[in-house]
Amino acid sequence: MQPTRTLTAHCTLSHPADGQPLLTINNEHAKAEISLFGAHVLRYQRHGEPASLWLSDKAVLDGSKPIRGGIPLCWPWFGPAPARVGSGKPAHGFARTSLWTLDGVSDHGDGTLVHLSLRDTDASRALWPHAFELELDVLVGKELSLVLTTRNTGKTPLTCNAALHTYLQISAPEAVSVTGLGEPYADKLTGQDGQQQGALTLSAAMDRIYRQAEAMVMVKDGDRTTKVVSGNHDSVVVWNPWAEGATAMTDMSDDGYRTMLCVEAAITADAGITVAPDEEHSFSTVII
Ligand code: TA6
Repeated sequence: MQPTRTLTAHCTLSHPADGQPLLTINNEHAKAEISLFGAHVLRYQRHGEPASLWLSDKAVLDGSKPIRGGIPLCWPWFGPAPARVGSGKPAHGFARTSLWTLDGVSDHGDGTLVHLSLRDTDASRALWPHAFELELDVLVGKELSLVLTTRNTGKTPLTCNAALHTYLQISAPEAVSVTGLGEPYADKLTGQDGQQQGALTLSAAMDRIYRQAEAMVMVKDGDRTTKVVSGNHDSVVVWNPWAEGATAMTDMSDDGYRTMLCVEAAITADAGITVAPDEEHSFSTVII
């Protein structure tokens, strides 16, 4: 087993025996864990407060499958691969199941900044024939901030979809209401379009795409309010699998759905975003 390395005053890199390389951050604002497998923020908790992110107690962290909880990065597609990519490809793309490179960590007054990147390989080109550099900047501070940048390093335009698939920790579904989602939504469970009336509450399985959400979505949970502030996305996805969905998943406890709610800044439009050679596209989410 490789030794734990101290990278900065507030960040270490360890190699858990049954897991993947892990960054552990503990600074004056908060503590967090980021796996290099998927550039996946697993945990984030401000000091003196409950955890902001939900991580399944059955999450598989050894790299054999995507991690259930935290903030998976869906890229270069969201959900099943679209027709332009072809069938038989992994759901939500391959960024979340790739080992990323740690480019740098630095401590600042407002938190610890982590920079991670992923480049195309033979394996990625077999799934998706593009040259790219994907970058994730994470700031662990009083807020948790993520910026995902797609850079086209090839000679032809690339088109992709993406999501910062944030699993928020909640106290109980009955305690939660969500505002800022806008009105129209696409219901992925029924295939119908709907109109949000007032705040969203939770009482059944939900998988919706809100395409006119405000930049700030507020999740009120009893006395606590979590703000999810996103930029340069085209939609916000809200997902909870409810009891039946949780039971069907091997990496979620049967009652796991009661303590999580996904609120995801995403690029879900069928057309995706197209990035020209040498150009880049960034979108972001901040958990406050
Ligand atoms: O963001 C919602 C969603 O796309 C759902 O449709 C649901 O399947 C979820 O993501 C989880 O996907 P996963 O591949 O991680 O099981």
